Amino acid sequence: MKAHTGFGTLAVHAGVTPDPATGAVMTPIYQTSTYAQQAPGQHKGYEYARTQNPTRTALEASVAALEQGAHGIAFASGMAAMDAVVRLLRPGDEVLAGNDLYGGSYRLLQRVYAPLGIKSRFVDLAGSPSLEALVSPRTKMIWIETPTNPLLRISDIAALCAQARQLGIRTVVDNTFASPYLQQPLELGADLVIHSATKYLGGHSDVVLGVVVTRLPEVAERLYFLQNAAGAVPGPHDCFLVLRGVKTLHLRMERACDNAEQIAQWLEVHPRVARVYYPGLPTHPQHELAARQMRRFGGMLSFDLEDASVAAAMKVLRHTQLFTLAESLGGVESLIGHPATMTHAAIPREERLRSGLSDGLIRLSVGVEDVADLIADLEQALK
Ligand code: P1T
Repeated sequence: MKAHTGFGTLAVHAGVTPDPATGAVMTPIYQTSTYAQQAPGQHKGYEYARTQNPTRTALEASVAALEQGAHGIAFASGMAAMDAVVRLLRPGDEVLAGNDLYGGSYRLLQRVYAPLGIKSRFVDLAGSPSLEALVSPRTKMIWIETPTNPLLRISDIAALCAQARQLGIRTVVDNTFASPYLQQPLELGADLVIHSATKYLGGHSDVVLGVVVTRLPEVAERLYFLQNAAGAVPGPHDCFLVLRGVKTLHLRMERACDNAEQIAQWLEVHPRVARVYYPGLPTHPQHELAARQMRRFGGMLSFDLEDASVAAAMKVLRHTQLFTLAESLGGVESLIGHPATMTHAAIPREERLRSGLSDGLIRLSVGVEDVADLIADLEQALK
């Protein structure tokens, strides 16, 4: 497809062509573990389904195109994708990561890789901090989540990646919250992008999957090796579901952004709300940066109540009817969550508080319902 092809066209068409055998418009679910060979080693590019699967190949090509990358490598979950990326390092290497990130990402770095000799330092990467004072000679990877989960802080991807390049350090951007529709980190200088495709790419809360995208052939080769050697691959049905979800990413994202913008403005002036975290609000500390770096501001937002107690938050969480109390995000239906006891419980409390994540913080994943209904639901739950 031409380099200037629009996002919506790529979302519908990239990576997929009608099935050559039957003309099926949608990529078939190749539910097979192995492929017939004409003679030993003589085959059609597919030998064994851990190594290659056509449904997976289509998904990998689709997400790579959406991220303006050259190579997509799919995994069984977002965490499996992150695990493969951290395995690019060796014992003694260090990761510099943001101090506000998904609790599972923190857990993988601290509880799985630190004991194996790959240590991480967690610092505030909001805005465009100078990296020189934050890195050590051992730092080999910078892990950037932007917008962050759950405080919606924004890192200046271009500024951080330019500095990291000067220092000879690889950059990884977890683009799960924004999706490639809102932001394309490789275009801004990142070396790798990772997605929990479980979220906006899948878009319907019916699948768990992860994808890594890069332009670097040597990195892609190692990741394909790890995908096959360690074997955390997604099944073909899951690849199909994400492939289907991707086709409406731009439409869902526009509606989620419309709804989240209105809900953020409504919450900001609500008497029971102390603070709203949403990059689309002019009061957000990195609002200008977000406006420069992102197409729109996304469907995720968090807020603190005036009554900062956990009990007050719990009352709201128990009383929404449209917003379902659940982990995860990025689906068509709106969800409400309590990071301190749910998605970020793996982070010790002192560390959570140090990074600004309060015990009472409430997180919303705003879906594509009618915004008046969503606001009415929040209104009655806040009463
Ligand atoms: O759940 P999984 O597909 O393995 O992806 C992990 C992951 C990675 N990166 C970010 C930014 C994420 O938010 C997640 C998963 N997050 C949730 C389940 C959540 O509710 O925040």
